[in-house]
Amino acid sequence: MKAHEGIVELFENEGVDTVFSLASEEIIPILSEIQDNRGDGIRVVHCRHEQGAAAMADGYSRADDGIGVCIVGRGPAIAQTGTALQGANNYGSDVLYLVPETRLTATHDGKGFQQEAFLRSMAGEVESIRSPDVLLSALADVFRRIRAGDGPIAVQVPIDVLESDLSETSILEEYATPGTGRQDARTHPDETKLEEALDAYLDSDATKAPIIVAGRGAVRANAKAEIEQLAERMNAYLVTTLQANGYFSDHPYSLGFAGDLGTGLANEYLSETGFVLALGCSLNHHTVDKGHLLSEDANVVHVDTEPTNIGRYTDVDVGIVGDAKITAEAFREQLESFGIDRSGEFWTDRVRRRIEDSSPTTDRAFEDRPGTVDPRELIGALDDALPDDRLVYSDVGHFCGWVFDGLTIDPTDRLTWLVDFLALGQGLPVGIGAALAEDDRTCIVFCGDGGLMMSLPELDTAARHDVPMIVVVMNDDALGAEYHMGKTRGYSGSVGKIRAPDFEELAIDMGAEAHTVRSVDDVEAIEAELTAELNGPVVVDCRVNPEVRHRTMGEMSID
Ligand SMILES: Cc1ncc(C[n+]2csc(CCOP(=O)(O)OP(=O)(O)O)c2C)c(N)n1
Ligand SMILES: [Mg+2]
Repeated sequence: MKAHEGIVELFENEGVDTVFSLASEEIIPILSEIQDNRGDGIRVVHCRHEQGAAAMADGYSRADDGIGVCIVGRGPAIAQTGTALQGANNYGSDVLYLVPETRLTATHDGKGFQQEAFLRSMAGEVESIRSPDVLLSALADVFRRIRAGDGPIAVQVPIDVLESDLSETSILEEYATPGTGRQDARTHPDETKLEEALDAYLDSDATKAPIIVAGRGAVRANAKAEIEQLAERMNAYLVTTLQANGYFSDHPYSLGFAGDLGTGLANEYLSETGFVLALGCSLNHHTVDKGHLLSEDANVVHVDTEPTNIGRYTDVDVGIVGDAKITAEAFREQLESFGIDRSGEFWTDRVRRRIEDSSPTTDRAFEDRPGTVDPRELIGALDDALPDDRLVYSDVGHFCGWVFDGLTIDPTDRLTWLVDFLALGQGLPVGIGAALAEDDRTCIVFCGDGGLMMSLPELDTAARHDVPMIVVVMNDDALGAEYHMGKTRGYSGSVGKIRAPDFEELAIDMGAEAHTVRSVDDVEAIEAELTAELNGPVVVDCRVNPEVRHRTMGEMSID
């Protein structure tokens, strides 16, 4: 058996059903084996740029329990993927990158560069398999490690090893134990750590309402009831991260989401509190707005199942490795056993009225621009017109503010904001990968005109592969973030003014369905098409008034 045949057989054994690629000389044998000799077991998605292939593999893994697989060429090909690799690394995605390496016998390689150092730096982990004898066993081991939660791993194989004959085909039976899945063992918090957390709580300023911040980990742990019971006893206010936005929306003391794009009340009370209990969230730069939202006097207890997440972005007083649901319950039981009950102290009518009266919207008036729609009205119309069962992937840019203020998104893993590396242009390819993994929900990508231009070639990929998805372009004919940041900092804003092309025409040329929207009526007119079964990508180019500035612009930095 040839090495490339063995690799494909191993992929099949491991349950791989999709690989994301852009053909290059050294990977022709593997791709041909998949496409020409193996029936329909594995689909090859042919991307237009290696960055797209890497980002799609990331999106695929985020939407599904499976491992995203990306196969691209060596040297310049893999070098094009840097931003996507770092994004997946920061998020800890389950991605395997298979990359050829210069021949072991080569004395010179025109495509040579410090590939291993690059992969180590961007992807995080690299395995270099330099003998055919261990090729399949080492590769099977990489699958196992990714499933065990090691995050993305890049595998390098020299071209001559890829061309070699494998002596032991039985190796597959010996090593491939596919489909073991990730362990779902719930993590119980350490008793001593719980006591430290109690001390931190009792030592904090008792005149201020404590805050519980819940993130995606709390949503995944299904911790809502336990957190609300704990909150009642502490009389804490409930805050979420952006990704868990809406988790406590039916609770009278839920303040919304905290962070640089956060709601006013969540940020106000978080920055004043003396005690924060963070459950299942990373406390990243967005959630605490680079630390501005935490007072120096606040005692912070951080609970997460991943030990490396604790204190990664924010210094904390007590770190507890634990499941959000189990830890919330254990903390409440501890309060109970000490007879600590603050019910009624902070859950007052005054605060409840403030919450009821608050609105996350920007209510200023801005100069009208004919032929464009106010993004605040647009997002309301899109919220009504887009399918309800939605999986939203958002690129970065000024436009995000409108999306997070106005779009209803179920917090159970249905919003992914691609800020892991704060990289523009990842929304579309990650969304394509997710749409290919997702069977039930409609994948909707929100991006700006700048982000779409950065990833535009992949619209062609989505059209060629009939990827069912909706791409909403919040098109302000500008790099709006730069335009507004420039203006609020006293510059003219001219550096952000870069005109956008006609996306409807471009998208149709590439084989997608497309519409241009300049008013709320235009959105209503296409509602039936947006909610019908999709047979490929639908692009909605929304011409938004570039002058309407989100309330957070000027205070926040997307860079
Ligand atoms: C790879 C990368 N390049 C540049 C930036 C800086 N940046 C952040 S948002 C933005 C503007 C995005 O423009 P657009 O997609 O049109 O969204 P808008 O801000 O106009 O809503 C830029 C240039 C970045 N974050 N990442
Ligand atoms: Mg723009």
